[in-house]
Amino acid sequence: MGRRGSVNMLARPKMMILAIIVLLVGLPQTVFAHSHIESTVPTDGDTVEEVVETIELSFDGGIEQGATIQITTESGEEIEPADVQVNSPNIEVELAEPLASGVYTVAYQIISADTHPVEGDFTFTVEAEEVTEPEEDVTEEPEVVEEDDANNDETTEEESVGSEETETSTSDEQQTTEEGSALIWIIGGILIVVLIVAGVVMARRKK
Ligand SMILES: [Cu+2]
Repeated sequence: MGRRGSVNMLARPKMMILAIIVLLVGLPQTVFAHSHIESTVPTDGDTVEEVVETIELSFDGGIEQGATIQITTESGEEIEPADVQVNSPNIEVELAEPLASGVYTVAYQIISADTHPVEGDFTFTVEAEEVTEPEEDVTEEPEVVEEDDANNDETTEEESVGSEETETSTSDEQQTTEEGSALIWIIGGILIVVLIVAGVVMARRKK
């Protein structure tokens, strides 16, 4: 009778193995999945005629707080966002002022909810309607002529300092692809182990 008991116990592992297989098939899509960019405003490749004061990024999965957003013009000039709000799975980038006409590239680096870094970029064109009618009276910038004041010497000297700021951002390593293949091996390995265990259990039950 002792043997009988142990055979009954083996009926349960079969159910457990089924559950494990179901879990393993389901896990990669839930826990391990990177959050990818789903949509942006403006859209990648779009030409926008409206005023662009905010840029929105939507991801297909959860993202962590702390995103890096880099907006650069065609000439490589960087536009510092006024504010970057991460409301998972969306990011709203606020600009200090509407974008002038030109081509802009938005590069993003986010942390996917599965803790993996995800990065990418998109580009759009702004064709702002510049309602600049040729004005007759050319308003020249008021030249600051301060001859009499001896106190102003200090302020005029610091004019041409730090006009150019070149930031070279070395993009992150290509972790993503390596992780992907490693994950396949891990899942594959687990699946093989599970199948072997399942086979052993089945064989034992048939005795
Ligand atoms: Cu991931």
